[in-house]
Amino acid sequence: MKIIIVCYPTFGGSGVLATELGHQLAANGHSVHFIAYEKPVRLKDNDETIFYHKVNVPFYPLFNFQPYELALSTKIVDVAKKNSVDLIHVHYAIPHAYAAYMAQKMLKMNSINLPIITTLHGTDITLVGKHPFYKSAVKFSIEKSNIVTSVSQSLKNDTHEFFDTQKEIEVIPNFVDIKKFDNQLQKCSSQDSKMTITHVSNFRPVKNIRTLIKIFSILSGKFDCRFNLIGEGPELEIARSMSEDLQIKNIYFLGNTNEVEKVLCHSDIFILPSKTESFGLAALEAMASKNAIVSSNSGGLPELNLDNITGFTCDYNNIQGFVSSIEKLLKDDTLLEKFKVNAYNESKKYDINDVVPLYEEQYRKLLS
Ligand code: GMT
Repeated sequence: MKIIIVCYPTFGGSGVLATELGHQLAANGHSVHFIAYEKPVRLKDNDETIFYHKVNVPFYPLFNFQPYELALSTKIVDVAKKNSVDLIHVHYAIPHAYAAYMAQKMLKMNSINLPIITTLHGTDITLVGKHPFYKSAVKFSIEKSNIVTSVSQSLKNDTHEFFDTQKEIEVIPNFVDIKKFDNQLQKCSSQDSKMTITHVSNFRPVKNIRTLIKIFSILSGKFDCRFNLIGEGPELEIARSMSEDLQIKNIYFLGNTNEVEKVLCHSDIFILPSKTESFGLAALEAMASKNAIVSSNSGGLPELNLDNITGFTCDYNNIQGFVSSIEKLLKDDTLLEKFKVNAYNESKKYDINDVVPLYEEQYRKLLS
């Protein structure tokens, strides 16, 4: 099949997932055309099976806001026509599903049928999508997509509830390449004897970074641990200055990385106190790296992090709950090891080789 993938190019979960999906689809024999405003950070295009098409938005001073959706729809039409594309898979509804619908209509006038599959990832529904300024357009583009998937049951329920729609939604979870993480675990040489607690995110307010730093501050007063923070985003500088003010010892801000597995393999516990989190790809990557997970119970996180099995879950604002969950693990090697092994085993259910065929099945449905 010839497939267009539209995604965000940044270090966010939806872009990373879309990119890894495209790589695997190409490995399975499809041609994949990525359309984005920049080259996606993990993309390995090769001009044979994986192509990258940049959306250019010319600057015109009359516009306060440059019309990205128009440029995106036009690019989809061009790429679809030039490459006889079979279908379009958009990741993150806003504004991709909307732009894809316009492209579909334009192509129809040229007797080209381009079915749309939209994957809902999270804040496209739970934060931005349901905002009254966007809601009707998001509902419209979800309902007009030929197939809609969501990354968790929780996100599917939220979509039905927030948009008051009966649209059929297929749940297809996030995935990891278990082989890649296994290879890294085998190569991972011990760093030091300190217990390591890691957080990975794009440091947006929804990730609850200030609470995270307060949790680290309490733990740092009681235990000689190492705290790793991976990623960059709007609350990074606040996190840095809070950690200095609170004099947290052994805290390392490691920035963005394309090889998160190289850091996670040295880590014991992964913490994710998000206010909302539709799936939690970063937590899944940590599980595949044999970390016990301490997360909030928001959104789809309890579907992934099984409370008392792969880690602990608690309310996102319950600082004491996070601290005592981590304390339990730091004080009990047997429990920590049990959760680490459980988390690792659970992550195998989300292997790329099992999940990507679920998308291919949807593609076949679209074309039948
Ligand atoms: O919805 C977002 O915040 C954006 C998106 C991203 O690009 O980072 O993240 C979402 O998609 C990921 C991949 O499906 C999920 O693993 C994340 O849980 C989800 N983030 C949130 O729901 C906050």
